Amino acid sequence: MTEIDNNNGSLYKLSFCGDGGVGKTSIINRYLGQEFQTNYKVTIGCQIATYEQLIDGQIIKFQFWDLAGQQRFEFVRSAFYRGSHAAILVFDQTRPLSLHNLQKWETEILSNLKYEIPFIILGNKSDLTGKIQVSDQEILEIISKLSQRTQISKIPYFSTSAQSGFNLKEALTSIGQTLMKSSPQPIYQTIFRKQTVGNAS
Ligand SMILES: Nc1nc2c(ncn2[C@@H]2O[C@H](COP(=O)(O)OP(=O)(O)O)[C@@H](O)[C@H]2O)c(=O)[nH]1
Ligand SMILES: [Mg+2]
Repeated sequence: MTEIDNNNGSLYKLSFCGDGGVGKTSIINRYLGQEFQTNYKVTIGCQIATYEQLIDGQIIKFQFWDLAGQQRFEFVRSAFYRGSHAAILVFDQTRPLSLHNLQKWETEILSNLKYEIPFIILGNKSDLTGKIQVSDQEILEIISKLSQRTQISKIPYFSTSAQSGFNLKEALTSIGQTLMKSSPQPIYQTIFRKQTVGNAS
């Protein structure tokens, strides 16, 4: 842990989307430094957590919104997209359908928000090397389709593992840099001093 001054205090809301079981809750838990859980628990409704990362010399504060992937929680989801600064689209590299369903997730986000937000795509469970069922070609095709519907030329993609922590820090750095560049109105701006910064990996 490092002690650093934070002169900014920007807080960005990140909405995690993707089919049930792709690893959204596990990724968030990994960021928060909690132990990886192998027993599967369905996320009920919505969970919110804050996390800080040092990006290009600045502490960036994120608010993670973990939305339930299950269809029956749809009414909760629409309410919780409101105010999002970015969307993290997660699929499971061992389940091709979860990759194809990202198009449905993108549609849902775009129809719930009246403004453009940056997206990032995480292909999770990269550690399950023998069980990967999606080719790089397939991933590129879907990313290209998803990118056409946003104002961003190409949505960044990261192969990740909530189990090992692979690429999680890099993914958050990428989204943080995009947000810092586009400088949308954060949730609040205030002065924080002596924050502690966590490390995802
Ligand atoms: N091997 C492996 N398993 C994972 C990974 N991420 C999640 N899981 C497992 O996949 C299951 C579903 O994860 P969870 O985070 O609950 O998915 P969610 O429904 O998207 O929130 C759990 O059994 C996790 O242990 C990963 O990166 N690697
Ligand atoms: Mg969950």
